[in-house]
Amino acid sequence: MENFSQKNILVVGAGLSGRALARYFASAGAKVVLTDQRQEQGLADLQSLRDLGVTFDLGGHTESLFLQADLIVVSPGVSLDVPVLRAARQKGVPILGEVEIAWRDLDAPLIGVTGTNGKSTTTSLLGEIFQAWGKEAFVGGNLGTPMIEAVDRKDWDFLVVELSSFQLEALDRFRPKYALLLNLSEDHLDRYPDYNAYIAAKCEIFRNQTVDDWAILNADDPQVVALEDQLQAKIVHFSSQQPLTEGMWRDGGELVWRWQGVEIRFPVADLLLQGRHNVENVMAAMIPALLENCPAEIAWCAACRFNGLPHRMQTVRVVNGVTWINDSKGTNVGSVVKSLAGLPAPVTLIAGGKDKGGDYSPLVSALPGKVSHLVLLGEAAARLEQELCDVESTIHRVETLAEAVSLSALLTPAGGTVLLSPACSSFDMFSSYEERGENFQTLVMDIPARKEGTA
Ligand code: UMA
Ligand code: ADP
Repeated sequence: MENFSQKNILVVGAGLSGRALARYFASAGAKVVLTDQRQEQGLADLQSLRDLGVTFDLGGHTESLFLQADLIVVSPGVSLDVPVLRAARQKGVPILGEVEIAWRDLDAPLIGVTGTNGKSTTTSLLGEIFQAWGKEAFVGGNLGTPMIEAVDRKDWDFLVVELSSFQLEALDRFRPKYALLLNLSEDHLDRYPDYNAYIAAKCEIFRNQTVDDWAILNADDPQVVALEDQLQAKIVHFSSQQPLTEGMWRDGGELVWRWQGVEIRFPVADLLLQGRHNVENVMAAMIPALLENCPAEIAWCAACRFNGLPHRMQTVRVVNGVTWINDSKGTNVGSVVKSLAGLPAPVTLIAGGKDKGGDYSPLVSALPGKVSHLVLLGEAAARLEQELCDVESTIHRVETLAEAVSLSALLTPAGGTVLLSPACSSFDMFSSYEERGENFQTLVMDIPARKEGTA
């Protein structure tokens, strides 16, 4: 660990990451101030930090603290563009992100998983594979447990870390042994000035990699492939659409792993996970495990057993002949397009939430012939309605999720599907996508089953 003793450390944001960082620095003997734009009442668990000697700057950010700090460490949800951080940067105060601090204090090989969609699924699956292989793997990051919490143990065999674009900002020496880039499509344009800035943040995962490291890339995503020239790391591809000379790809009903003259085949039908996007996630997770010499049958058995995470294309119930699916984690357009692709018509799509400034137009070609009714809610409803007004689907506006569920129950015929896949974040009406998904599940479980023979 670096010597932080008596250093003035300012931690910005008192959420999960900020509280874990404050604990880390306080335990290292630093003088820690934790600052948050929220007042204490809105924040959890500050007393235990107070007991460790952490002090607080709440209800806003005091500029002088930023200018006097020896080091500022930011939570992922804090934009580096806020005025206090700009002022500190101008004065030359070092500003680092949470994963940089964690990485500096950990030795195990790090597998970083990024991309617009599929990160949590791939990260969790990798964790399952390592567990099946009998390895001690930290599994966290954007998935939920801040990476800094991994430093509590020193005997990890592997670190499997989901990395959002936010977490890839403010890095310095961070260098994953394996960097997985699953795909790229528009997201988080409420944080970035444009799509290129979002892609640039994602590319930070590769910045410090050398020829001793690995970049695991989706060969079917032209925007991912376009980045290859900039990379130092050895590249391994996966593809669900084309045969490759080396790497992993789908060949009809099989996945093929060809590496250094050896070929192994795995039957796709054995997977519980469904859909082309999940096959891509499986391939991306298998590759680093196989490169680390995990026996292929152990990795494959773990992948086959994995049944996915809640709130991602999770069937809640089939009632009155209608299948209800919770895809509350479908928080951008790219994921909704993939989710719809795997479903038969007719679908009633419940969408809307907090608008992230992205382009909804990819839905224009995804809806026809599939989505009969589009039920819109939340802050983004008006924009969605405007941008999708020319599609054949009938558009309905509702105020609450409860209304969305009861209306969808009326609109959807037996044999059809109701899909909650909002294309937006949840923060206009809920505290998280989990809370939104749980509300949806409760509402769906309350739908009365009609007696047979009644209309
Ligand atoms: N805050 C400030 N000043 C600001 C902005 C925010 O003080 O200018 C404060 C807020 O008032 C709040 C705190 O910062 O109290 C929140 O910090 P945070 O948003 O970084 O939240 P954490 O609880 O630390 O959670 C973060 C990730 N959140 C975000 O990136 C927004 C979590 O990902 C992650 O699980 C957690 O670290 C552990 O690594 C969530 C997420 O929504 C699930 N991620 C986005 C996504 O998946 O799309 C990227
Ligand atoms: P992330 O952590 O990147 O948000 P998740 O694994 O939580 O990704 O999946 C979120 C949503 O994205 C899922 O509901 C699914 O519809 C979609 N999705 C999952 N994997 C992929 C993929 N490889 N490509 C495109 N969409 C995907």
